[in-house]
Amino acid sequence: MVCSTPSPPPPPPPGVGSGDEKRERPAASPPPPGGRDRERGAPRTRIVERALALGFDAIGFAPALLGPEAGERLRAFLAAGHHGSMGWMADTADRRPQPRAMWAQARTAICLAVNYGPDFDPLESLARPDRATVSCYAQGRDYHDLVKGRLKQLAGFVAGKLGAQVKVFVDTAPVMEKPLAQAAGLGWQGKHTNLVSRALGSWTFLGEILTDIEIPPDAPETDHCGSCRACLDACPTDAFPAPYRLDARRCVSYLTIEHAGPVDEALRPKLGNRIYGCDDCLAACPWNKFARAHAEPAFAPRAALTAPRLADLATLDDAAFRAAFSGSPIKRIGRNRFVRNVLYAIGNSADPGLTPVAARLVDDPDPVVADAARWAAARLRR
Ligand code: B12
Ligand code: SF4
Ligand code: SF4
Repeated sequence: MVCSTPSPPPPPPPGVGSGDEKRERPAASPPPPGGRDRERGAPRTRIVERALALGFDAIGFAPALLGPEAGERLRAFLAAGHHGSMGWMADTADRRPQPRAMWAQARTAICLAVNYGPDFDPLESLARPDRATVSCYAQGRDYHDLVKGRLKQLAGFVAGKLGAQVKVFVDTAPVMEKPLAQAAGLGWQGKHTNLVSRALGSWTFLGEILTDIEIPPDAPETDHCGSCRACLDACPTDAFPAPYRLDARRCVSYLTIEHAGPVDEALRPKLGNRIYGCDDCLAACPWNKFARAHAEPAFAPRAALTAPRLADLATLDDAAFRAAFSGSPIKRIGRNRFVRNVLYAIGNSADPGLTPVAARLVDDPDPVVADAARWAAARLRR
């Protein structure tokens, strides 16, 4: 794995780690980006240098093969119903754990990470009940567009200069991106199930290029969670039935983004003012001490999404919603689901000044919005 971080990999925070990092960490400072790769052959070096020049923050290589545990764990996740209404996960379960099931010629996975580390406290707005909290990953432009654009440029380079066939993926393809990135040494799947990087912490987006050429692989990253459980304890909805296992049906990210229809009434109070995604388990991770703020203009928060007023968001109609969130990942959930989320936050605000805002929506043509409005108004009158 090569990372654009200029400093050597940091030591683990106190209380974190398996106890044998000393042996696992390189004895000396790592080579500059691409340095070690010169010994490993030209294609690798050229891809690494190009990736870093394109703005990727880390890159690693793995065989386009995952071990059997990825599929076993995916099947256990699905069998427990932890995917909720994300039926597309079950529909593609046969292909997801094995990149070659998608493309038999694939030999190498080039795994890439883009840092979106915030330069502000992403949990600060949780204490402002008349305001909304939007996950920091969604406050700027849609990361899919940026990451995919860079992947295509890098893939074009691999295809053009090295005569390889390539396919690019980010998020939406039936590929298990986290185990693949761990195999390429980019980080490890922490107890919150996301990839943690020793150099970049929790705040990374992942993407991959599959190619039909063989490239020397990196060593997989090992687990450095140790006895820490900060992320598990930080979760507002107890969405972790066990370390390394997430029940998406309880996760605020799933409930506010993926889940259509009304949210279980027992969970609504736990959403607080989180209206799109959730950062709590990621922000809790002590490895973020070594994270750095991104320098990507596309990820700069829009002013309208920095703790916006709930009262303003609730009044958006379909046209205003589309205009406000053009180019934002939020646009994907549509006005009705968005206003539903805002109404749950209003119900949790304990601010009687917001009762009329909720009351105005009790006859909304969308039954889920109307239900959320009634719930919010009733909760504020209590
Ligand atoms: C479905 C999905 C979701 C679902 C389910 C999340 C989940 N953990 O599965 C929901 C909607 C909840 C979600 C939320 C978020 N997501 Co999401 N999501 C995905 C998606 C599309 C598939 C993930 C998947 O395969 N899940 C299936 C289960 C089986 O996987 P898993 O939980 O990782 O399971 C592993 C562990 O359980 C582990 N395991 C099980 N038992 C044990 C035991 C031991 C000892 C060990 C070591 C491991 C282990 O093995 C399993 C397989 O590796 C990926 C993109 C992709 N194509 O991969 C993005 C992705 C994972 N999401 C991402 C992001 C950013 C988020 C959010 C942070 C967004 C937000 N701020 O709201 C949250 C984080 C919530 C969380 N704690 O996971 C990023 C993560 C980047 C990273 N650095 O890891 C991804 C990779 C998208 C991307 N391309 O960047 N997401
Ligand atoms: S994203 Fe939020 S709700 Fe989901 S597991 Fe993490 S802390 Fe819990
Ligand atoms: S916060 Fe979670 S992911 Fe981070 S080190 Fe602790 S247990 Fe691991």
